[in-house]
Amino acid sequence: MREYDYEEEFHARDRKIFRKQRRQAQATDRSKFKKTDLAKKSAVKLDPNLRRGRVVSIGGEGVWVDSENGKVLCSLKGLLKKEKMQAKNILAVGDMVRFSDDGAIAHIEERYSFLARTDISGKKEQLIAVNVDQAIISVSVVNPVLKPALVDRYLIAAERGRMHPVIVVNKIDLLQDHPEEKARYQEFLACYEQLGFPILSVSSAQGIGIEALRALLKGKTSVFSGQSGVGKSSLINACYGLNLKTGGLAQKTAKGTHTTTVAELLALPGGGYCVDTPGIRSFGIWKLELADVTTHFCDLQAYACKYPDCRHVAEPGCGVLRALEQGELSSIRYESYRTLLEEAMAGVDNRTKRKMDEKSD
Ligand SMILES: Nc1nc2c(ncn2[C@@H]2O[C@H](COP(=O)(O)OP(=O)(O)OP(=O)(O)O)[C@@H](O)[C@H]2O)c(=O)[nH]1
Ligand SMILES: [Mg+2]
Ligand SMILES: [Zn+2]
Repeated sequence: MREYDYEEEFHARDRKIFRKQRRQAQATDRSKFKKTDLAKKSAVKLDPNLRRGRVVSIGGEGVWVDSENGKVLCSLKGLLKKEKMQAKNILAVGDMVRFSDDGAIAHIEERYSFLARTDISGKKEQLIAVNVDQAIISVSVVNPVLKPALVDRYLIAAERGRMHPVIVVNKIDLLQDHPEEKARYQEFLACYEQLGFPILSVSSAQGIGIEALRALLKGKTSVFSGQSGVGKSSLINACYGLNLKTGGLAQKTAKGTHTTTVAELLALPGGGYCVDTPGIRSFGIWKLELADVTTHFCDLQAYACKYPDCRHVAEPGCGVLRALEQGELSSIRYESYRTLLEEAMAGVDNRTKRKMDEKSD
């Protein structure tokens, strides 16, 4: 299945369920369809008979909520109006909800953190997981190759969503036969460690770094996110002796085959939770602004440029370009900066264009 087919199919399901539930709710109670949003909802006095639980997965059959009395299959009530919100999915794994005895979700509690991306259409924000302490930014070497710009996207998203980021580089067992990738990995490691980001190098296949990863996950709620095929499910399996489905890689493209299809919150033996998520091929940051990029790449400010508003692309007297030429600045870091800079500039252009389109409608 092509990536777009897959993603569309995956989220179409989400949409279909929502439409059906909205129709049902509309039929029973039209008064609930006043203009509303989550903030207003939280001010509403809640029915004390509602039960409280946490969303563990959202699939074709409905929303599984873990509560005092075990897992309950719930559904979204029509009163939660998705169209009025910017988010593509109103509910995400990790949400704390209130639901009635018949499983209708009536309220979503305020979130303390979130991991989100731009959905495939580029028009909506899509939540990946919420109420999570740390984002395990899962990448691999060789197969799929390490992509520093993707790591930076996740770092920006984690910071924005108030999640503690941890970069986990899997499949380091493959480095011994790939000297070029090994050199790139070492440069990446040196550069990002120096910037102060926590990084763990592991191999689920050979059990390298698994104990350290387990220690990192203990007692916290973490979300494993990253491309398909980097080994997210394999790592969770290696840490806890679980049997989550893992998949191969497409031979031609060395891309993952989308083995995990729904995000799932798992209770960890020894305390804590983790969310295994389906791999994504494009992780765009919702409304990425130039300021986000400049803030995230604040290390580049250490190199003095002639112009204070230098973008470090081709400006005369650019200290960043000089440092790059002299080998003082890692080309990995610089390339990642350029990728995100271009993305932010394109995003700003698209948004301006969209606004103009809307005005002329
Ligand atoms: N060589 C090597 N292969 C690994 C390692 N970890 C996982 N793999 C392989 O990588 C492939 C993908 O692993 P998965 O755990 O399914 O990857 P995933 O990130 O969960 O993928 P999605 O569920 O599609 O997002 C499988 O064939 C694994 O056996 C590792 O440390 N070394
Ligand atoms: Mg998986
Ligand atoms: Zn510059």
